[in-house]
Parts: sequence; structure tokens; C-alpha cells
Amino acid sequence: MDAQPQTTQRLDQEARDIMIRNDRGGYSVPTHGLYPYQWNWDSAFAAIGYAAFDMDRAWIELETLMAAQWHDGMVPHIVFHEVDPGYFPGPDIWGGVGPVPSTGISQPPVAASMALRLWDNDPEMGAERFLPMFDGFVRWHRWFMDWRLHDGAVCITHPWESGRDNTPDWDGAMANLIPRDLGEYQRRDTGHVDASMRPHKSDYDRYLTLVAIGHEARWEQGALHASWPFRVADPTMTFILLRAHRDLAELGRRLGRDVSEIESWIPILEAGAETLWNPELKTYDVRDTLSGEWSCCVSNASFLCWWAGIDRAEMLPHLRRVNRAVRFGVPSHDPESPAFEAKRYWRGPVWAMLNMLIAEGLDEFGYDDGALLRQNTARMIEENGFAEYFDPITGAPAGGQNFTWTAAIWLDWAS
Ligand code: 2M8
Repeated sequence: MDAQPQTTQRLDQEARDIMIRNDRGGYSVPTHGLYPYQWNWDSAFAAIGYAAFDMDRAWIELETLMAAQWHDGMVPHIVFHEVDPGYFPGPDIWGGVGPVPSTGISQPPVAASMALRLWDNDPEMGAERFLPMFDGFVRWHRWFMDWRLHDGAVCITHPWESGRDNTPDWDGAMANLIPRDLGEYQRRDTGHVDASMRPHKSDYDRYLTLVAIGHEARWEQGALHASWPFRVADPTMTFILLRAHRDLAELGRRLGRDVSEIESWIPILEAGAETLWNPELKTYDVRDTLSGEWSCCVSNASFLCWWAGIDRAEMLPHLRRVNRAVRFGVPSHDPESPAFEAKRYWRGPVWAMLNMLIAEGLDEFGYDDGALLRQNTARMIEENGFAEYFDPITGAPAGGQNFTWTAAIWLDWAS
């Protein structure tokens, strides 16, 4: 059932206020305190939130992100515009080599898809603002094709690259990664939110080990490629990049540009996506490219297949099953799995922005489940506010509060 108009109006205003408060002038932070920098895919979602009330500001968000692009084409996962000791690890630990201090890895490239949405919102402004960024986007997408493919599926080289930091999907790969002795270090995240909602120290030891290896090699992909100790083929990256290639090709066609190279990438990723099909579990799954092992997990990333333009008969029953087990779908990990934890970050909670991608994919294939998911997400936000993520069983808000992407998703899609 749709919310009362007054409720919608009040929440619209609240969402706009959150976005304005998280605006640092040219870029937005995901939330005050916990995440004081510009994050890559957060910014892409922020842009569509701004589009609800300020189109110019929406494009600026993407422009600022793309201005941090490295000479090799990579667009970093965090851009450290102003050093803030409230976040760890910061620019000194990462040693990024781009034009603006940044991390040395990327994040799910949802930005081209969100740019297409901005264009549709205002085609004239879209043509003007996207044209100068088009080549940068092509170079970024090419960087994934050059450095992140395994049998056509897109890999991550760090759990932070996928955006689903501590999902059970890489428990096996993480266990195989031997952490360095890093000495004492002080995490900041658990000073902002309860430790029960965050990754464990054993995860952080491994996250930081990978950062140290990359930093030492100055993030030179050619040097790192052969010896990197964590390389996992990931549905988040594969499905989001596949969709982003399709959307970037569309943007290029609208600009009258040659899109044959982008189009040539699409069948490669379509074939790659099929290598993520776990025939036993009958789901899209994560595969550790170093050990060859499946993770045997049904996650919310498995359901991004429709967003990527892929429909597989077995996926809808999985989606309905996991959603039936909770009050608010889509849980980030299968509630029937022993690894499920309702409040621990990417090990169970619901994320509004992934719900949007999943639902829109379902809509495009004509499944009513997309509309149901939108209503369910709207209710979750109405009842529990603009949290970073939510307990799928109770809806309880979790992680950071007043969160940019939840506000943006409300404004663009859920309300
Ligand atoms: C979370 O990740 C960061 C590291 O990148 C962290 O925990 O410090 C993830 O949810 C990620 O997907 C997100 O982009 C970021 C900022 O919202 O927070």
C-alpha cells in the first residue's frame, strides 16, 4: 500500500535535507562521521538523489568523481578530498597515485547507468555534461576489461572493491589469505557504530594486508596481476559492469560516438556471467579464481542478473524463497544459511540501493516482484528512517544514520 501523501512529503523533505547536509561542496559523503570521504558507487547513487531537486548538482557529483581518475583509467573507490582522522585507513596507508589522493582499487561501476538516468531526466543538460566525460568512462570500463577479467567474469582484488565488504561470499578466499603482522592499528569504524554491525578484526587484518601489498607496488597493475593473493570472480561486478557497458554504449550512440569497442565487451561479459552459474546450487555465485572453489552462497548480488539483462528460470524461486524468510527483502545473504547474521553489514542486512537495481531488472523482464520490492523498500524506510542498511527480519536501522544513498534511493525510486 502506498504511503499517505503527507508521509511521502515529509520523507521527501527529510531525504533532501540529508543529501544537503552530506554535501561537502562538489561531492557528498555517505554519512557524517563514519564515512567522511567521497565513495565511488555512493556518489553514483547520490547523483540520482540530487537529480530530484538539483540537476546541476547531480552532474557535479559525477564530474568530481571522474576528476579523480588515474592515468591508467581506474576510477578509485574512495577519493580523499580532505584528510579526516575519523576514518581508517586513510590516504597515507593507501598511497594512491592518482591526481587526487585516493585508494588504489575501484568499486562497482554503476556510474554510467546512473548518468543515463540523469540524461533521461534532462536530455539537453545530459548531452552537454556527459560529452566531456564520455572518454573517461570508456577508459574506466576498459580498465576493468584489461585488469579484472577471469574467463569473462569480473573479479575483485579486495573485498572493498565489490562494495560488499564482509559478505560470506569470500569467507573461503579470505581464510586462504595469510595476513601480515601489521602491528597495532586503530580502527575508527567501531568508534562510530556498534562492533556487532561491522566486520571482525580478522577481516580488517586481511583488508590491510592487501592494501600494504598494493601500496608497495605503487598499484602498478602489470606488476600486481600475477602475484595478487586474493582474486574472486564476483556477480556484483560482473552484472553491474555488463549493465554499465550497455548503458555507456547507449550514451555514446546518443552523442554520435563510435561505440563498437564498448559493444564488443558485452558478449564477453555475457559469457563470463554464465561462468558464475553454480550448477549444484542453481544460482549465480562467487568463485575464487585462485582455488577454483565456489562460495556456495545466494546473495543479493546473485539477483542482479536481471539488471544485467539476464533472466534465468531458477533465480526467481530463489528470490521468492529468501524474501519469504524475512520481513524486508532482499537480504544480502540467504537467511537459511548458517553464515547469515541479520545485523552484520553484508552478511544479512538489506541495502536499499541494491534493492533498486534488483527491482528495476525485474520490472524490465515484466515480473511483478519488482513493484512488490519497491513497495516493501518504501515501507522499510518509512518505518525505520534513512539508515545505511536494515535488519531484514525486524527492519531495525543499522550502521550509519542519515545515509546519502538511502535518501537518494528514496527520492529517485522508492517513494
Ligand atoms: C562500506 O565500505 C567501506 C570501505 O569501502 C567501509 O566499511 O569502510 C561498503 O558498504 C561500501 O559498499 C560503501 O561504498 C562504503 C561507503 O558507504 O561503505
